[in-house]
Amino acid sequence: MFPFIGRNANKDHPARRGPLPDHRRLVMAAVVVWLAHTVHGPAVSAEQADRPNIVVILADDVGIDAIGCYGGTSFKTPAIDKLAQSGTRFDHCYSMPVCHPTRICFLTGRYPRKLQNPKWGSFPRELETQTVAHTMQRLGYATAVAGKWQLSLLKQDPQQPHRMGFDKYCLFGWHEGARYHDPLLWQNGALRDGTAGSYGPDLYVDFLIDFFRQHQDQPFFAFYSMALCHDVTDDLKQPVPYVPGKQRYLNYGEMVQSMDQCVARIVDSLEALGLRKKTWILFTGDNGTASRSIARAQRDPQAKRGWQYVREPVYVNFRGRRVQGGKGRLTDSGTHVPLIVSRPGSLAAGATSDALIDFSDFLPTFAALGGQADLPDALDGVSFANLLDGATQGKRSWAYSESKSKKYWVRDQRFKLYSNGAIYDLQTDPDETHDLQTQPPAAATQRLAALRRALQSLK
Ligand SMILES: [Ca+2]
Repeated sequence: MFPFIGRNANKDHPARRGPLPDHRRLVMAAVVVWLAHTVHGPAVSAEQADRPNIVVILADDVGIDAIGCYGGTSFKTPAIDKLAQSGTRFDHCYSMPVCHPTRICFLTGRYPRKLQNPKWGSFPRELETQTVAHTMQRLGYATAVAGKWQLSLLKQDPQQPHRMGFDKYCLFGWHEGARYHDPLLWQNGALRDGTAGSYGPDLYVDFLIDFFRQHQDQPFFAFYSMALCHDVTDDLKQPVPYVPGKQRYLNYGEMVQSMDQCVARIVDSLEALGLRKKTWILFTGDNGTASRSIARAQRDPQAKRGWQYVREPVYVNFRGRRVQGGKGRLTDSGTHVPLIVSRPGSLAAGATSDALIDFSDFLPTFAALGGQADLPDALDGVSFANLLDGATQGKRSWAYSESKSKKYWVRDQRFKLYSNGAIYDLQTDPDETHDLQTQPPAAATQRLAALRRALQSLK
């Protein structure tokens, strides 16, 4: 295992030359412990070592309409489609309509409204030890996060990801610098050197592959919080660098292609390490597809900084319709996100599921996969681990989402009931143009009664 130490031990065995002085023994012991921890992580029991790894890939600003296997035809997503063919495509996973509340919900298993809607770019200090990462740490998992952080300015609080349960991290903070070309990254508590000339998504994936390699003999939980396919930061003193050799940023389609290539690298690396059958891979999105994306910065003497950003609309062809990305809206185009789960040998290949899932469900699901049965009552999430273990019926009868304006909804697979009383039939009216509250369909009476009870329980 440690050839250098092994060779020396044979040649210069203590039994042949007498006991080592105390200080040398202490140094040797420290080196062995350090190497064991560095190469293989902290010691784990045999039971813990058998637990599955979890790699969750959270794309930024990617709704179902951008993904081939969900019926999007504007972009090619071969790696993501292949992942779906190797596992289950969930057809009813719902996020919040924007980044920050989705991440609060994902990390805590609770609805942001119940947490008094934490401010953008922050995370409640009192919940830092109650995150999904802490949950997995307590279960003996090595934990890591790479890519987008969103929860603080890391230059002001570089220890926050560690406090929140991540052993290792490689992240860009919140509106601090570039995330793509020449990225400004923080890694394990310090500013990372040597990123000039690099493309951020390559570095996030490299970091995670190193993490997988270092923890092959210990269960791990990796949160790949993708930069892609969100456009560049727009509120820095100077515009971030363009694509090398071009006078513009990546467009949305190019970012989707890059995202798919990152997913391929993650899957291929787990395959190469022989960990694919021991690893649950999940791919999802934090909100619907962006409605516009920054194309370039343009000189404008009238503008405050002497230049302004030019944004281009994002349209996608989806199930026979041409639709604009709906990020920020509570409609399907803002909240209906992909969820693909794959673990060959443990989950049927090429299946689909109609089970309802929302973003509070990931924490209890991962805890269950890691062997924890009991969870705090305060959680809003419902584990869907049963669906990964052969069950066909989900435990949820409704899913939830909310907007910054404090409006929220509950829904089942077909009908949606808003906090203001509005009712929509998503099957016939996906863009929510016709409110049915004054004449709800008679056939839906039972389902709407259940949704009203759910809404009441959230007040
Ligand atoms: Ca987002």
